[in-house]
Amino acid sequence: RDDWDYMRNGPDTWVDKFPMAAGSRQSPVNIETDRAESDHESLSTKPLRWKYPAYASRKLVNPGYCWRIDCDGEGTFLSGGPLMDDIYKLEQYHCHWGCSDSRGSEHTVDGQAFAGELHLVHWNTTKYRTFAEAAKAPDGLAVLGVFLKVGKTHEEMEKIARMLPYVSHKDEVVDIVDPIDPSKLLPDDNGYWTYLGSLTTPPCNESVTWVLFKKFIEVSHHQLNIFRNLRKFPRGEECPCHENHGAVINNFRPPLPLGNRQLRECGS
Ligand code: BO1
Ligand code: ZN
Repeated sequence: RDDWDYMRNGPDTWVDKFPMAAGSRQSPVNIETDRAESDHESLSTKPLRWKYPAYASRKLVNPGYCWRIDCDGEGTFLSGGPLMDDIYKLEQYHCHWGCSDSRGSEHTVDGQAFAGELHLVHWNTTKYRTFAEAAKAPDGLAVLGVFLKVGKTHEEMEKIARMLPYVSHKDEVVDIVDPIDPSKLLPDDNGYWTYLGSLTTPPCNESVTWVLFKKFIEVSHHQLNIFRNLRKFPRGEECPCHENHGAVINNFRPPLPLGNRQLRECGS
């Protein structure tokens, strides 16, 4: 079931093997900022809050379509805002990017793409017993999304960039020794948009409360190039593709219709 990608078996074909990809609550979407409803009653009475201990980030993985950091959710915490009183734990975080700095994000804002998008993936521990169980439920997952813009070097992202050469090929994994603090990858302003959506990769489960920060973070062009150096195939195997040396690039799903879903906003 690993037979999907962003090229030949790209987003247009996912529905053939993953029927949930054809649903009416899919992600990403284009955020039409004019359509966002400021909802102070339900979003601001309980602010969105998170806590990530220093040693939550455990392993850096190349699954062949992005980089991902697998976490020990113990002691991690996300609650409030659209999640209300439910408590979510951090499962993993990962990134999407382009082949050039002009595209790469999954969500777009008024039609504009960013150079990349970071996803912090959490699951509802108040209602469910495992990530897999939560991933099947409409209120099971919460993803914090952060847009990446090209600018100055990001110090916390640099710790990840420095480790990526050790997982340059598919299925490679390294233990994280120098702690990486995912809260340092979040912008310094808490304003966000929120809507109900899905996983943006197969199986595209409609189980995600999306929270997208309005403020982007800056990463350098060089840091994005290090992401673009990851390979889609295992070490020692022949590069299966004739293009781009099998580089992991353009690993984003294009926006799908918001339809009649509510888009809410909180803060500037
Ligand atoms: S994302 O944040 O929407 N891009 C996203 C996409 C997929 C996952 C997490 C976040 N995780 C997936 C796993 C699959 C698993 C699925 C349901 O969750 O990668 O292996 O089948 O549990
Ligand atoms: Zn993602």
